[in-house]
Amino acid sequence: MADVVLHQWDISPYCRKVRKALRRKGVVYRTVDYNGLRAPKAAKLHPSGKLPVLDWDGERIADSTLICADLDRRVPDPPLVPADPRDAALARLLEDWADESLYYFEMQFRAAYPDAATKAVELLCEGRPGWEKPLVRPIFLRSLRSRLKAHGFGGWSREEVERWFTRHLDDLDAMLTGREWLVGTQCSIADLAVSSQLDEVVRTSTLAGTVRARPALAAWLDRMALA
Ligand SMILES: N[C@@H](CCC(=O)N[C@@H](CS)C(=O)NCC(=O)O)C(=O)O
Repeated sequence: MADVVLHQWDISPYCRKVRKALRRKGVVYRTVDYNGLRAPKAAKLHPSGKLPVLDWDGERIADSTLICADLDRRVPDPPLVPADPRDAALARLLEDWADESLYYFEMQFRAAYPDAATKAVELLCEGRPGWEKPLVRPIFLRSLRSRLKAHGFGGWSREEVERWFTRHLDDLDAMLTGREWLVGTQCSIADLAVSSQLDEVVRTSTLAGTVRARPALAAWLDRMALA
């Protein structure tokens, strides 16, 4: 059996996406966490400087999208990408939208809402000595804010961001009404990527209720928890 190690932060939606993919493929793996002041060690694992990083028998891959594509090659069943070419294209586009757009809403909530920031820092310091928490909080928030600014999120009001986010939720709810999965007839990379981002919003943000208030979306999130 392959020795598979996921280098991760538990609160990272990208790491969650990879955990979901590994579980769906039935791959046995272990995790190494970079919580608290261990975080700088994560940057040394791969030139990308980011997590997740997956070690597969010593072969190291970074980036959740590349990791999932590699997993599909190593363990083809069940496939993460639909067989139909149009569905495959749509699934990959939704994956990219979740990773490159939806992600920043959750970052914005963690950066701007004190409750979400506190919860995120608590999770980020799990398993670490208590004295690290007050040191981690400003580093974490500074990093979130500079990445949000670089992305173009800086300057939007709370109301504007929430209005934008809830429109995305309405669109997802509409896409899922009367359907089990976002694309095609099986759970795909689109479901893994989008639900991973929303799971993290539900876990740390006061907007959890806003997400769960949409019936088709809430039922799909529950289905994804079991997929
Ligand atoms: N496109 C990458 C994004 C990974 C990413 O941004 N990971 C964040 C954690 S959620 C990270 O490593 N941040 C540390 C940093 O930017 O220094 C993926 O899909 O894996």
